[in-house]
Amino acid sequence: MTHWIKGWLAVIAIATPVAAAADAGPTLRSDSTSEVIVAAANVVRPVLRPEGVQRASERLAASDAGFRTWIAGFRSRAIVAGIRKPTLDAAFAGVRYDAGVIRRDRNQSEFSKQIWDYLDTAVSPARVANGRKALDHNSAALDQIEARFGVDKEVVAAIWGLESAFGAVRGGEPLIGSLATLAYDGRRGEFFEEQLVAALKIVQAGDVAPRAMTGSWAGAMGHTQFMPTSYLSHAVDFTGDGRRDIWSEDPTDALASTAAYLKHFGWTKGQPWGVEVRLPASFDPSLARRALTRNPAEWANEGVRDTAGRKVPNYGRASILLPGGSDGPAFMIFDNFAVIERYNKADAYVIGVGHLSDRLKGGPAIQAEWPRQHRAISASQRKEIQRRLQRRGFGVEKIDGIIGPNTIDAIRAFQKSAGLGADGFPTQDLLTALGR
Ligand SMILES: [Ca+2]
Repeated sequence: MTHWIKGWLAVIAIATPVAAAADAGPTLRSDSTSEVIVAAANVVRPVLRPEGVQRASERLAASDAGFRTWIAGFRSRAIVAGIRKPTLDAAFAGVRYDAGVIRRDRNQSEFSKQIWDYLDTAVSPARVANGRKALDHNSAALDQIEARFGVDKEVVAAIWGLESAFGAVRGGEPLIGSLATLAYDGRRGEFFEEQLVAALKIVQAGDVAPRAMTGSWAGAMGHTQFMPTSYLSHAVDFTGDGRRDIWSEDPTDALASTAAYLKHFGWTKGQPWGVEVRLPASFDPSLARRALTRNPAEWANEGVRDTAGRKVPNYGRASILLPGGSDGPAFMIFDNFAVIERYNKADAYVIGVGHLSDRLKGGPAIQAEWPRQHRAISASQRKEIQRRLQRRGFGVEKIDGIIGPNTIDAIRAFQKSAGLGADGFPTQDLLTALGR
């Protein structure tokens, strides 16, 4: 689970911190919305750059001293939050500052991955095949989970596939040390301190021993990568042994917890996340925005059809989404799309989960071609687009390189004024069209 601001190129969560903050939704990289997502499917953790051993060890020593002092202060705050001293003693035994965690936290890519590149990995033929095997091997548990929570088992399995490659890559970092390091580091200190306190509550409740409590470097735990606060709010003991065990080889509790999480946020059984559609040539791309919802019948009146040319059944109100701009596939998306967003806000992630689940149900690949000719644009190019929009009087609030709703609206306004299709999609061509 990760939190990304909605944006076109939101793609890459190398080391996606699944952070579903209790009720606020998954919030991991909450303030780092410029990061791209790409839960590079099999890459839960990025590879570290090699670095001089000497330098690293010097820095580690300096940081470790500060870290010790920080822990002493943190212990008082944790006790106020209800953590008992023996829990703290056990949890912090042998915990050290972890410079590798901070390196990973700082390791941001300048380039966003395009959604099609992300999906090539996220829903690769191997991923689909492994998913079918995983569904097969866990069919009894998944059927019971579906019956209990009313969440399609293929959707639960798809999240499992994207978060940990069906349990193969769950993250082996000792959680208390990673979270304490990130909380001490302070870039998102408040968020990680909250996660650390939640992790200690989990240990205190006896669900897992401190040493066995492992996760990604950024605190996402188990088969479906729950952040500690999400775990406290949503994890369930489905096996009935009294422990909510999302760390063990047996994925049952983790999968049930994911279903419980989606149910909590309003999953509608039987409703698709989205349906690939064909738009008529006359379709105005400015209608493709989340805020504009219509019934499928109303969309049908606009000429919107599924890929077989049929009207889309009435699953509820829907928006049209053009995740690769006007030149790429179009989807009619329903409320369940927003439920999957509770795991990770990026369109690429949600479509990855949704499409993988469709494939696990036996559905076809996405039919329309992606506009693969569009090269990824860098963070500095995204800022340059914002600067040029601003200069031309198309209100961009902040030059931050984040293509969020505000920037997308400004792009659409510019496109309209220039007689271009207003799809709001940032490309190299757009940058050129904006002039200097
Ligand atoms: Ca259990």
